[in-house]
Amino acid sequence: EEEGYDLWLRYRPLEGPPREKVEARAKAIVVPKNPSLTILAAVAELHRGLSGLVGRAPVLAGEVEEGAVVLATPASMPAIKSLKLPLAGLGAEGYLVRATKLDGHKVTLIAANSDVGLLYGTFAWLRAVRTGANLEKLDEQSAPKVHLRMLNHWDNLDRTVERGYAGESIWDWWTLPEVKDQRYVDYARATASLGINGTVLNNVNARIEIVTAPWIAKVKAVAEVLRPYGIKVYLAVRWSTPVELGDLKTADPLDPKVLAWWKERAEAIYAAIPDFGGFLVKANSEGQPGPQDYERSHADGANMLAKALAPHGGLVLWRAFVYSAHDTEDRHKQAYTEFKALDGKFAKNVIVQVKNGAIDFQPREPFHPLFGAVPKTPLFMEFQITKEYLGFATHLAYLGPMYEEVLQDDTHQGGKGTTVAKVIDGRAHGYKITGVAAVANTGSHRTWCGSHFDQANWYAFGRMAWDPEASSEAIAREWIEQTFSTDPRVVKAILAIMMESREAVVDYMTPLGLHHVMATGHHYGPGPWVSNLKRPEWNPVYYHQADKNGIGFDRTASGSNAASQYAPALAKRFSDPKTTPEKYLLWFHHLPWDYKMPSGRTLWEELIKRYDRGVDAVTGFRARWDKLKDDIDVRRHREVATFLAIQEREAQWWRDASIAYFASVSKRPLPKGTIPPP
Ligand code: GCW
Repeated sequence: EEEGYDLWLRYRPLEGPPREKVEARAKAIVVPKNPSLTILAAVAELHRGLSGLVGRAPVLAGEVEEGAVVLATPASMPAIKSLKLPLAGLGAEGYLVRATKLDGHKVTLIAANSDVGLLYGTFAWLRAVRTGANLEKLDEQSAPKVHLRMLNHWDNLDRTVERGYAGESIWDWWTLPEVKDQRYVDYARATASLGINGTVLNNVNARIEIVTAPWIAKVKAVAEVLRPYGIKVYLAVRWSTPVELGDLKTADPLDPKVLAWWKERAEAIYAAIPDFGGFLVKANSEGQPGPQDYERSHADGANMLAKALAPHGGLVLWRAFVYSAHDTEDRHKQAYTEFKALDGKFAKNVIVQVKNGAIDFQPREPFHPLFGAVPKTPLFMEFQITKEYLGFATHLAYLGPMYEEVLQDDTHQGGKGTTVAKVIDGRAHGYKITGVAAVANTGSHRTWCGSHFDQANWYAFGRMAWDPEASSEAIAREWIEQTFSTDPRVVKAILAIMMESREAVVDYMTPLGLHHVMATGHHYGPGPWVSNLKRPEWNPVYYHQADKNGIGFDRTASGSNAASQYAPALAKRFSDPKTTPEKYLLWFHHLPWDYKMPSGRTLWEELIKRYDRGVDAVTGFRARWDKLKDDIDVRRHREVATFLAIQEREAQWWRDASIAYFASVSKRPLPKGTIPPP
């Protein structure tokens, strides 16, 4: 076995009573007559899973029988109506899994209103089996709280992946459309097992070819593999495509020729892929072309594409990640300024996709001030699963707590309790379309994600997209049980490491609200000293503002006043260092090095304390992981251990380089004993 390839869908043999219990519950499979490809995918997964778990694939039975797993919709098996199942509340994608009796037989019933609901229910049952649920008492129902749960691949057409740390893109464009690699099927299985139902195949820094006929044929082939798994395909498009392909002289969104051109493209795409999802657009951001090149607004641009897609039911996902080379306004403020003014101006099938954090996917950022501030504009959250700023695939950082922290943050818009999760799932403003997206971390590496633990981040994202109020700890637990072990001692040990890991990274990279202090370009390793990049807002010194007097970015009224973009209650809280949560202190304030922290230490001392704490945490992870040597297969144990050794060394590098640099600016002495001699 190539340990790692199976992700969380490992179906290793069960033994003893657990095995007998599963066997008794998986004697046969009953599915709707004339099964769809989606039902066949569910059957294939049950076969694969049970062959692995109990060594025997159950037969397909024509009738309900004792010990069967029964997949049924009210349409396929009207008899289930008499069970009075709460199916109405489950919508088009929800499912119910229940140990019950049908025709006098003990069965496991997986019920839903649609075939994709049955597929999700099948994955849920297999998850229950592997996490040690009581199969005799099983009664689980679940429905997604948001409509669109999407992966965004930053995969280039030459198979490089922007910010990808897991090898080449999984999409082998060269051999498509003929070769439909098994990896696409396995990707679909993993993705569907989490309930993810959309994927953008290519990088937001998009190329023009993607909408031409040869590429549409390739995309169609991928879409055909993903479709049975309930996953719709979307594409990122480049604003200037009609001009760069040589078809038009302009890409002005108000020029009818431009609309006509995109309409024609949309028709070609939908002819090949009838359920195509739509376009994702990065416009007028980091050098990408966009409607502003023609003095038109983001709304003008998005609405033009929306018009081209509307007849086919397609969506435009317009990114709010914009900051301009000509704007001297604090980068934190620019997206809000731009999009707040456009609230209510977007067409019905436009969604604005907002990054996690007003700056850029940092190890910690306060939530983006647009959440809660634009009630007439449906917003999607864009998380980053790939760890561009958190040590790539080598550093262990479980991102579940980061997603949870942001989703649970209270925007205070329209009163207390309006969390980001409530904005996203539509409860706050009644958004008609809701969704969560994330930049994927997948590639051709054996582990898919570049490391064993980064699989947990893909997993956590998917589970939290399904339920933005889910607990990241509960998710980590079920991931460990499926991926490593169900032994409570092992689960506890791994869980503790995971739950502490992101905070450790924050401590050794960006403590107390520091941000964007990474090395230039690749963003791996420290670079707080960098000050010579051509755009000021790319320089770390712009973000930490350290000098001999103090450190931090003043975002209060005496500075950029970005704090004022939050609801009044929060703006007030963020405007005073005494009421600002410590984790955001230097995000919002420029403070003297001798500023007294609640701990009694000076700011300078506290900073050093945090860096040390981060390093110590990683040292602890190593020691704790080593103790699990006999509990985990040799290969995975060794691979994780090797990465932890790298992480420990690099945490020290981060700390030492950062402290040395800040000491040179602050002229403060290095506290005795904090940095061991080399
Ligand atoms: O985080 C930054 C990355 C870029 C990325 C950009 C974006 C795709 O450094 O690599 O480009 O954000 O999100 O558009």
